[in-house]
Amino acid sequence: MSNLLTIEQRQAFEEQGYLLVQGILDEQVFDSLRHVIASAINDRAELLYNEGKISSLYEDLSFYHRLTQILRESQKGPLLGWNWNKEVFSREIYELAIQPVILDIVASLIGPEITVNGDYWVRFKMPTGGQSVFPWHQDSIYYNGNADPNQQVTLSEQSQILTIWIPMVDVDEQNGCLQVIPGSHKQGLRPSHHDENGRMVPVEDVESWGKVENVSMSVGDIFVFGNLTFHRSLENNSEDIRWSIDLRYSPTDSPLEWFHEKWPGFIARSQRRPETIESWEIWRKKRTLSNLA
Ligand SMILES: O=C(O)CCC(=O)C(=O)O
Repeated sequence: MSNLLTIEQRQAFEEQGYLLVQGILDEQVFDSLRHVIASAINDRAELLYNEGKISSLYEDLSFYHRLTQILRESQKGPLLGWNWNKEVFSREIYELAIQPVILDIVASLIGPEITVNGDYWVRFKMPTGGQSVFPWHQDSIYYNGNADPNQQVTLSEQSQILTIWIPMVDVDEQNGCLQVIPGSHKQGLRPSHHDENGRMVPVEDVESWGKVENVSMSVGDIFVFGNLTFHRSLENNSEDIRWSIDLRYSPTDSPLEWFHEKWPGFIARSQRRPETIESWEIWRKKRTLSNLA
């Protein structure tokens, strides 16, 4: 097992349900990803332009503004922050997910048999104030909606799913950083209901369980949290889109078959059977078969 995380860091993760690791990703990692995302924005712009829903392709606007303008003109309702998966599926996402520093951190928390789950998200939190809030939730509550109805146990509570949350811009209270509740994972899976935007919101006063912490981060930092840790993201009151990526990892033998059928992932690291590690080509093939490439 890797020594990248210290015992103190591992204990802090166990205790609090999350861990901030600062300055571990090289900024160059994001150059190629920005191209992938810019290309997805371009595809969206061309589609909407051809449908007559926008009057310009807004090619002169920057990575931080172009999508806002495109969506503002094309959407009738509130301008919500949303996320992309299939739209940005690429070798660049694969390369990010297998960054050795990330896999070392994941390995030191869940062991050396690591699967990257297919539900990664590139998120564009729009600069639209209150509309851009992502309410308190445990990630498990979203997996429950997709759980195999024939299973007697709550797979998503039993399975360990780590999120690695990666900002592509510096984040703080102004532009919608994450917030977490230390120790909230110890409450187990809590009941929630859908809000008017289809997002899950807890039925209990989760803020009474601990002091709410802001997760201010710089580009190059990563934030790790578990599937039972209550977190949310604040409103984006800046002028720019808050771009971020979240990746998810599980021990390879987790009972998550139903999940991998929906969002095919890949084996990223294996100490026991290194020959089972799956290449970009294998992942692409799986996703193509699921119509997700
Ligand atoms: O990035 C955000 O605004 C929210 C992300 C989140 O809730 C998650 O990754 O589970």
